[in-house]
Amino acid sequence: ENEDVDEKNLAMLWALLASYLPEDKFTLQREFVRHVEYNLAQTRTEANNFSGFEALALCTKDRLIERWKDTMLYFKQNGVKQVNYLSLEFLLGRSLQNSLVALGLTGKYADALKELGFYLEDLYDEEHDAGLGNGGLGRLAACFMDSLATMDYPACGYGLRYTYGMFYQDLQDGEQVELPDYWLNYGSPWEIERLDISHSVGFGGVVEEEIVNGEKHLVWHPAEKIVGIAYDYPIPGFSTFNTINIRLWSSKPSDEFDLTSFNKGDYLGSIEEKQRCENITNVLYPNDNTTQGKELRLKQQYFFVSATLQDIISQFKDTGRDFSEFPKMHAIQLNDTHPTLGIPELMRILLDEEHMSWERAWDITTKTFSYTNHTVLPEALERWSVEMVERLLPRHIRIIYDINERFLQLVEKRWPGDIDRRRSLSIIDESGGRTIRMAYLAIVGSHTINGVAALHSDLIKDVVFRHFYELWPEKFQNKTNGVTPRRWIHECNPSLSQFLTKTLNTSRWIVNLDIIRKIKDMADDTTFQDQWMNIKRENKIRMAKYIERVCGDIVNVDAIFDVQVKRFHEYKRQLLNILGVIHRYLEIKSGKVKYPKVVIFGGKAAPGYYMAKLIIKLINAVAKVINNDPIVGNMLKVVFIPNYCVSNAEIIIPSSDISEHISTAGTEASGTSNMKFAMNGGLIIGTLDGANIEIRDAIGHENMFIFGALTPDVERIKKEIHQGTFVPDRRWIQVITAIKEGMFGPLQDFQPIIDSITGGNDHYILSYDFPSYLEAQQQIDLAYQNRSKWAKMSILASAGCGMFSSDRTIKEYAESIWHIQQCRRPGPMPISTEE
Ligand code: B1H
Repeated sequence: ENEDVDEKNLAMLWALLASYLPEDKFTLQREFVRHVEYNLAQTRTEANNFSGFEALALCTKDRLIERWKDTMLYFKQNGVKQVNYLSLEFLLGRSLQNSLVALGLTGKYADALKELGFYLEDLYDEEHDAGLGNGGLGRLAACFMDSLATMDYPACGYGLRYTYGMFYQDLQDGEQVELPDYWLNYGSPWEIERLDISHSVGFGGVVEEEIVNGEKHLVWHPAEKIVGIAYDYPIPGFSTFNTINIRLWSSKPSDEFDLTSFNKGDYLGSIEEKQRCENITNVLYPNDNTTQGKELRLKQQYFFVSATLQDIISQFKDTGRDFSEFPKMHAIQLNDTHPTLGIPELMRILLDEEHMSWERAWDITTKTFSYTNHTVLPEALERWSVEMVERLLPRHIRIIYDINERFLQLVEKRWPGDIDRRRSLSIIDESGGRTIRMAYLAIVGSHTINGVAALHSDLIKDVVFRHFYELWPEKFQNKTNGVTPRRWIHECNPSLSQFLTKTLNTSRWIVNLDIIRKIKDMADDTTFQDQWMNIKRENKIRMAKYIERVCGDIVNVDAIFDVQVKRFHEYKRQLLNILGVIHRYLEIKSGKVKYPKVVIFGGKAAPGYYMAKLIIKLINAVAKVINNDPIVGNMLKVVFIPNYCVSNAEIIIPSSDISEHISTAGTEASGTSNMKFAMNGGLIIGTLDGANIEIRDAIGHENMFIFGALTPDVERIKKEIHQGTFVPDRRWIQVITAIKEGMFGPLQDFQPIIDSITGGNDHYILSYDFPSYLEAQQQIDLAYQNRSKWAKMSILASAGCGMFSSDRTIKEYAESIWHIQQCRRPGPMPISTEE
């Protein structure tokens, strides 16, 4: 301690020096140049657009940190309850534009940087996507963080900092090739490395009984220890000072060296062992809606929840409160079952380290956790082998058994002697190899379970978890998904954003999307319709340039842009789409009148998903034939956009006239791109599945193209197909025959696809839905001929999208699951001076 220092003076001096960065042009420029020179060590002549991006990102991060630190302090001072959103995926995409928009600095920076020879748009384009997610589930987490920040909720996201994010998809000879996404190679200007924040995570070893203060306790002695280092990603709210945090863990070897192996003289062997530890956060598993049961994935999950719970508990302990108050201070949301081990882990800490009774520990745990289910597909419901969990987590397996035993006692009390029910509800599945049903563990250990769209939440109650619903109806809720209008309208569609602000005479729609309903009044106004359609055309031109750049194809911007972009999965039925395209091609060839169309596909297949990859191959084979057939000319083009990701979605989505959300009824939990397309004035062709149903209710069925079987009929239809009583349409036979005759390449290439939809197979009932799909496509052709009618439908689609803002979703979670209150940090200076 330096006794000469006057504490008061010191505090004043620090306050003065740490004051906020001003926003005048000179400061913006000076800070930018400072980062180019001192952080990038470049001179004016060396700096290119990429260094421009890096420097601007660093400037922006400085400003985010100011806000973020003070927001955290403000939450702490106010003693507010916080939600912790636990997700193995955060699909953030790019952050520069988003952050500048949130700070209200886009105009000022555009101006300041132009004088230094940089264009903001060029710098945005230099940013590499943060692709730490597979698809909808990961992107939802990112939209939720944006809404939590914008709506001033106390919240923190927790996840893993994978070294390799979602793979980069390349197409070679029309087939998907996966390339590693070493995203950190491009620098990671947004993250704050917290070498000071780390937690040690154990694996393996033994459990022993020990006497602590005269009481018997179980103590786990792990064989292996791995350290998690925190990397923080500040998430700014829009038009608020509040800035929250996503904390991602990266695994590092523990410095508790295993001296014996080092001393045995096996220096290199020991180093290799250390490297194995670092591997835990190496790679994101690239499966959407399927699980593989790999040991490394289990290690990821436990590493994640262990580091996260230690972090939350150490924050809680700082408040000096008693543990009984833990659920009053922290809610923990499980984004699907992937972080479910958090439940036995919290129990372990409370029992073995805090020495609580089971009853008290269980009460705290169940009051803290809640679980969101995102899928009903059986192949996606996680199960871990008991043997594997026993080996890696010997203490947790006992806790899981204990949870199950107490739970089954409850079942016995409610349904005495009902062995079947007991078997069907047990967390441990004893049929075949013993496995832990993670969804069951999540339901038992949570106070609330929710689905992600109305239909999906009903299916959970009535089918997938029916017995649990009978036991605990009050635990089940619905929270229909939403998307952030900041990224998915304001940033990706600037022309529409300006037009909305002008029309509505306010930019408040960006934070209160319900206001958008007012454009309904203009739906019949022909001038308004013209302006509306011109914006769409501008976005189609931007897209056509992108298509030319990445695919080399020239497309007609006056043709309908028909888009299907999403992960490749049989249930999503990209195959139905391409069979429809083949039908259209046959019609054009036989001289029937047709309207021009550009069919756009995009999406990744899991590397081990053979059928999905084959469907990509078929689409590209069909594209090749159609695009090179002189008879077709400009009437039909098929393009496959490689590497569908957040940043190219921002170009693709605003350009669509029509988008396809055509999963077999009852399979797509929600879908979220459907909402993004509709907000941007894209019409939807879709089945009555997932959130499509609520979109129809919100925008009107006359503004959507709906087709296909309904959920309650699907099982019966499957049976009819299987038994051969269903007779497929003539047009279906023609299309299948065209493929079989080799129109798109040798039959043996695509035989497995044909087999999957013929001969009584057709699990996703494509043959049944095919005729009504074609009718819907015909209606689209006709509707598009009436420009004014189309414009009206498009306007009404946007107008009805208010409820699909993730702000609405988050408000519902906050009020009826998390029980948290908004807490807005007053800004020290006028903020968001621009729209
Ligand atoms: C969704 C997943 C998913 N549901 C397992 N389930 C994963 C399952 O790596 N894994 O093991 C990864 C992802 N993803 C999607 O969630 C649904 O299919 C969409 O319908 C839904 O809109 C989205 C967000 O709720």
